[in-house]
Amino acid sequence: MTWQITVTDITLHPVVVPLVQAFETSFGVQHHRAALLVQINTAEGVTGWGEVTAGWEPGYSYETVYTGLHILRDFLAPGLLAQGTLDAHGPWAWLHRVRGHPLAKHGLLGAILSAAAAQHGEPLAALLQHMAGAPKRHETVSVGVSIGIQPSIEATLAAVQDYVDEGYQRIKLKIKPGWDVAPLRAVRGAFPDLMLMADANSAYTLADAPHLKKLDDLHLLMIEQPLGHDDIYQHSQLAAQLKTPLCLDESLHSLSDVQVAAQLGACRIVNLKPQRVGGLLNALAMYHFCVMSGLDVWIGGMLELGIGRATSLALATLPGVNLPSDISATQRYYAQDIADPPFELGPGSRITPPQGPGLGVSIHPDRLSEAERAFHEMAQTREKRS
Ligand code: OSB
Ligand code: MG
Repeated sequence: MTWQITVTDITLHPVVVPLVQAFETSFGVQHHRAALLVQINTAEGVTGWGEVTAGWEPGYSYETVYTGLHILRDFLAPGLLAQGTLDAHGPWAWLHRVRGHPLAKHGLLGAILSAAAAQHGEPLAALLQHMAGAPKRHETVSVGVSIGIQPSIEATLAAVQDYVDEGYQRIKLKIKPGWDVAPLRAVRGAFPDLMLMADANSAYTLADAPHLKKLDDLHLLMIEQPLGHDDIYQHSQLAAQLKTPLCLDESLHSLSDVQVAAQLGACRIVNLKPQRVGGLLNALAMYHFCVMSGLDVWIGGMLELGIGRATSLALATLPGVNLPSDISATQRYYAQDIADPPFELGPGSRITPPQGPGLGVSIHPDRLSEAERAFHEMAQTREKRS
């Protein structure tokens, strides 16, 4: 599938959308999703959309909506516009010239590749399948749900029950010191056969190894990112002490990172989050390596809006993605998304990616305006406070 596009203009839409319920992790509580939608138009007459899933504050990532606006407006967009025509081979020098800022890069690359797929009349999943050289792809994507830190064990059990009733077959609990063995043991007791896992978002140190060992008899699918967000080596030391497989999220930014992790035995499983690795091109390179070296792979989430959700779902259709991805139904986070249609959970804890060309979702103009208004209102409130 060859393609060629000439980007004529790039529009950045900072947005805020309320969450249906607060989401708490080891680094904070979130009530809204702030994000930056990237719209590109091409000389060929197609529109592409991408999402920079950065928030108000640096937390999971050092990027924020404001760093995204700055890097895209002042560097990446001018670099892309000066480049003129792009095809599957790039050139990508304008992209690599900017170091870091993976979330911003993912937003722009997502817009480019979804425009390229749209121009071809193919879904983004088909373009990614072609780029990955994969003979086939999943028609539906196996997914699970991530549950934030709850006020009590009872609330945790109730939340798990609700999601199990909705049809989710894989549950991830966010954990932190003081909120780990007890909630996980309670959930395992009540749901003996559930695919259950834990995500610590870097809340522990290697000295906690004896404590984390207590999780070994709970038959967890994996423990995600227990140690430092920038650590790989100590994870390899922890992995050697645990039966439960480790999965890395925060620590893996590049192909080189995942090669180091594999070599050291720091993880058996990779959370491949296209945002964290600077976009779909890097994600494909890392995907390839994981498949070749026998690492299990799933696609991570970060409370994406519809654009980001559609992008991640397309990536999750690649055949080597062999564990449930953190891509839940739209209504798990949003009463109403900016994009239509919302994603719904189907039979077997699976979501069907859009079949239409490009991302296969469309932006609802009134909801986009409302989300942009909400962004500016919250931005003003935050300015007054500081
Ligand atoms: O660590 O996987 C993570 C959300 C935001 C940032 C980081 C993470 C998460 C989640 C939720 O775990 C995944 C999702 O449902 O989108
Ligand atoms: Mg994680």
